[in-house]
Amino acid sequence: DPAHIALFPHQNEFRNTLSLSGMWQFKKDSMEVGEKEGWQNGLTATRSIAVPGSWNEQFTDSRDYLGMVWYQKETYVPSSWKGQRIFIRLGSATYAAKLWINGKPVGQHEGGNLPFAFDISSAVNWGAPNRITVQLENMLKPSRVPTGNVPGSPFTNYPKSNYDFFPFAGLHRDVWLYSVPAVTVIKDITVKTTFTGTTGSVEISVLTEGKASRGTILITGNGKKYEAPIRFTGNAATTTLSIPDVRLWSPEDPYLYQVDVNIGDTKTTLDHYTLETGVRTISANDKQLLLNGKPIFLKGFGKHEDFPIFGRGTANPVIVKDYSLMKWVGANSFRTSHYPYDEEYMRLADREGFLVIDEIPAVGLYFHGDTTDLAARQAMCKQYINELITRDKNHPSVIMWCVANEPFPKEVTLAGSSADRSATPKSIDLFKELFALVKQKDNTRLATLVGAMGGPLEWVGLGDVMCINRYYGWYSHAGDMAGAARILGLEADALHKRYNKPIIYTEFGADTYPGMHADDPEMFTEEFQANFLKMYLDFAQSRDYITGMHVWAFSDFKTGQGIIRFGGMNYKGVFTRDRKPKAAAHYLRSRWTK
Ligand code: BDP
Repeated sequence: DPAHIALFPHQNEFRNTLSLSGMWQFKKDSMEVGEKEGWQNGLTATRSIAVPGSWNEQFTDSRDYLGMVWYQKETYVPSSWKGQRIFIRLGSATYAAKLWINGKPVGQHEGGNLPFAFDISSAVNWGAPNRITVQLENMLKPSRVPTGNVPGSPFTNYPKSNYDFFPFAGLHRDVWLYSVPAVTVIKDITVKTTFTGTTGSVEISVLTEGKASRGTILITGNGKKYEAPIRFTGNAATTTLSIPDVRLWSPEDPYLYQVDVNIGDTKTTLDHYTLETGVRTISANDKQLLLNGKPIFLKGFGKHEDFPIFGRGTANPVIVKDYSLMKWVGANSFRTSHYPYDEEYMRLADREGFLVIDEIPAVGLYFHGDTTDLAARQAMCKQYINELITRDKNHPSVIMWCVANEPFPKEVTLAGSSADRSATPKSIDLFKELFALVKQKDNTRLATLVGAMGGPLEWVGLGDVMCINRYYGWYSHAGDMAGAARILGLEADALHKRYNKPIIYTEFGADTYPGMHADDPEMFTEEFQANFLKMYLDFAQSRDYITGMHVWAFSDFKTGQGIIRFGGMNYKGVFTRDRKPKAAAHYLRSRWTK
C-alpha cells in the first residue's frame, strides 16, 4: 500500500523509530538457489556490507554484478513498542526486493529510488532478536524502468543499461523500523498552499485509519500560531487556515511554517504528526515560470546521486556539501535526474530554497518492440508517479513533476540525428496517460517531459513547460560553437512558435577532463567547457521564452564501460566526482552570483 510511505518515520510521543543503517551481512546468489535452500532462515558464509550503499564499489569483485544477492541483519525491537503497529521501511532497494522477518515472508517491491514499507507486527519476536532478510537483484530488462538489455538499443555500454549512468545496485538508503498507534492513526496528510494579497491560505487534508472523530491543526511560524479544529467524516477531514501577513516561501527567503496535526476522540489525542510547509504558488504562462505570481529563472544543474565508494548510496555529508556548492555558484534550482533522490535531499531543498524538478526513474523509454514489455514499462511509470507524488507532495521546493527523460523512437541515435523524428500516436497516448495521472494526483504543480536532441517534439509539447536537452557543439557540431549557436536559435524559435510554452534547457554540457587546458578552447579542456556554457547562457538571455538553464552536470559521475565514456566516467561535471571545482564552476559563480 503506497499510502504507508506518505509520512516519513517520526519520533514523538505516539510514534517511534529505529534506524537499521550500518553494517549488514551480505551474500551473492548468482545461481538463484537461495530461496529454495532457505537462506531466509539464516545466511551462512556472509561478508559485511554497509547500508546505505551500492554493493558495486564496496567490493573488488562485484562492480558489474547485478544479479541476486541477500542482505541480513538482526535487531531487537524495543519492548516499549509493544501494543503498537510496527513497520519496516526501505528508502530505496534497487531493483526488485523480497523481505522476510524471522523467516516469514512480509512483502516484495519492484523499482528503485523510492521507499516502501510493510506492516511486520505479526512477525516480530519480543524479548529476542529478529532476523531481517532482504533478497535483491538489479537485472537490466526491457520490461523494467529504467530499461536495459534492449535489443537494437543505440547504447553500446556495458553493463547494458539504456542510459549512461552506472546501474548501481543495493540498499541505497536508510532502513527504518518504526511504530505507530495500533488502532487510530494518521495515515496521510496533504498540504496545499496559495495566497491572495498578503493573506496566505493553507489547505490541510488528513486521512486516518481507525476511529478518530475530531482533531486539531496547528500552524506555527513567523512568531504566530493559527489553530483550527477538524471533524472527520469517515476517515477524512479537510480544513483551510488563513495566515494574515504571510511570509511566502522563495529561494531568497525559504521560510517554513510548522504544521502539527493531532487526531483523537472526544476525550483524548490518539496520534500526532509534524511537518513543515512553505506557502507558495507555481504556474507558467506562454513564456515564463511564475513563482508566487512573479517570473523566476531557473539557474542550476542536472545531478546524480553518485559518489566514490558510496555509489548511489545516501551519503549525508555529500548532500550537505552539494547544497553548499550549489549556493556558492549561485544556483537556485536542480532536477533530480534521472530518478527521485533521498528524502533528506528534498527536505534540504525546502530549507535552502531550491526549486526542484522531481523526476521518476523513467529514462531510456522506447516504444518499438515487444508490446508486453511496453505495457509493463507503462505500468511501472504509473507506479512511480503514484509513489513519488505520495512521497514528495508536501515539499514546497518541488515545482514540477517530470514523467520521462529522453524517451526515444527507434531511429534516434546518441548524436541526436534521427531518420524518423516523429512520435507514433500510441506513444503520445501513453504519455498523455502519464500526464493525466500526474494532474489527477496533484493539480497544484506543473508537469513536464524532458526531450532528447533529435527526439520527437510532439512529446515535449505535452508539458506545461518544455524541457529539452541539447548538445550542439558536442555530440553534433563538435567544437564548432558558432555553428552550434546558429542551430540552437533556429530550433528554439521554431519550438516556441509551435507550442507557445516556456522552454527550459534541462541539459547542456561538455565532457571536461580536470586539469586539461588549452589557450584557444578545445574539446575536453576546462576552457572549452566554460566557453561552451557561456555560449548557451548568452543565447538564453537573448530569448524571453527561455525560463531556465540547467547545466549538465553538477559533478562528474560513474558510467558503464564504453568508448565514449573514458575511464567509465561522464566528465561533464562542473565539479569533479569528489566535488572539486573545474574552471567552469568558477565561471558560473562569476556569472550567477552577480
Ligand atoms: C543525455 C542524458 C544524460 C547523459 C547526457 C550525456 O539525459 O543522462 O549523461 O546526455 O550524454 O543524453 O552526457
